[in-house]
Formats: sequence, structure tokens, C-alpha cells
Amino acid sequence: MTFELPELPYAQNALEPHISAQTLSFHHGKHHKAYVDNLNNLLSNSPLAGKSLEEIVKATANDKEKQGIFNNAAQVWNHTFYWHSMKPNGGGAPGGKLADAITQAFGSFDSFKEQFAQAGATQFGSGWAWLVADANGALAIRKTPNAETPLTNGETPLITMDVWEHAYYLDFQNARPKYMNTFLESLVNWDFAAQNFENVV
Ligand code: MN3
Repeated sequence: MTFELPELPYAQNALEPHISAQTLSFHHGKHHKAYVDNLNNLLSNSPLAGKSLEEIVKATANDKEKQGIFNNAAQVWNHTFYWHSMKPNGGGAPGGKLADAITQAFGSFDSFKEQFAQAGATQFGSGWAWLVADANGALAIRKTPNAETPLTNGETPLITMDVWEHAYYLDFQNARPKYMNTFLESLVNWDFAAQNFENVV
């Protein structure tokens, strides 16, 4: 059994003018695909072959001998999650239980946005910013370097934002804060976050 590159949940140009078809053609078609191909190669002689992607990520976390498998498996998972964390005409604000949980955790939705952008801005080098829920439904913001993911800490990701340069460089050059602001104002998919939150609470 081998993993396959999942299709984007929208057309390659659907996030324009914010994220270009060119960015998605490289980010999904080259970067994400390379993680899938590398993972399949690394698993070809491994007892982990046949396990689910999530099982592989959790089984190889913090294991130096399996770092290559972890890095590629986690990047496959993180990217699929990231595509769904955005949608055409995204942005706005969540409603319902998720809105209440955000106010409870961060004081206000504006304060959440500030803290989330701050997490992305202060992730030195490559990594990810996350909104996560713990098993009781309490929300927190996390930042992780490289391929690391809150999945391995028993937390449930609700939304992620890729802050590797390959996510924004063609459209925003070095302006990571402008990309993050665009993500929050025009791209973030709160319906997806609410679905993920439903599975926790
Ligand atoms: Mn990426």
C-alpha cells in the first residue's frame, strides 16, 4: 500500500488573488508531492508500511532513527490539513460553540487573531502556526518548527497556517506578516475548524 497525493479541495487558481495558481502548483504539485514520494520510498522496507498516516506520524515522533519517516509523514499530513484550512472567500469569523471557545480562551476574536499572527511571526525559520483544542475542548495557539505537529501531543488541530517560505514567497516575497494577515482576513476556513471542533466537544 502506498500513499497518494490528495487532490486540492478547490481549483489551483481558486485562492487568487491572494495565493496564486503558481504558488499552489509548486506547493501542492511539487513540495507536497515530494513528501508523499519520499514517504513511500522510506516505508518500502519498514514495518510501518500499511499503517495509517496518523499512526505513522505518532509512532515516529521523537525517534531520531525514524526522523526521515516522521518528517515526510508529518509534512504529508500537515499539508493536507492546511489545504482544508483555507477556502475561496474565506476569512470572516466563526460562529456558535467555536466562537464562544475562542472568546473564552483568548478574550476576544481580535485578540485571537493577534496572538495567532504573533505565533506565525515568531516561528523562527520554517514551521506552522496552529489553533488546537485539548480533550476538554479548551483552545490554544501553538507554533511548531519544520514538520512538527500538535497531533503528537494529543491535541486536536482545528486550523493550521504554513509559514515555510514556500507557502508565500512567490506571492508575498519576504512579507510573512502580510501573508498571515491575508490568511486570517481572506482565506481561513472557519467551517473546517468548526467541523474539527465538533469531533472534540
Ligand atoms: Mn508547505
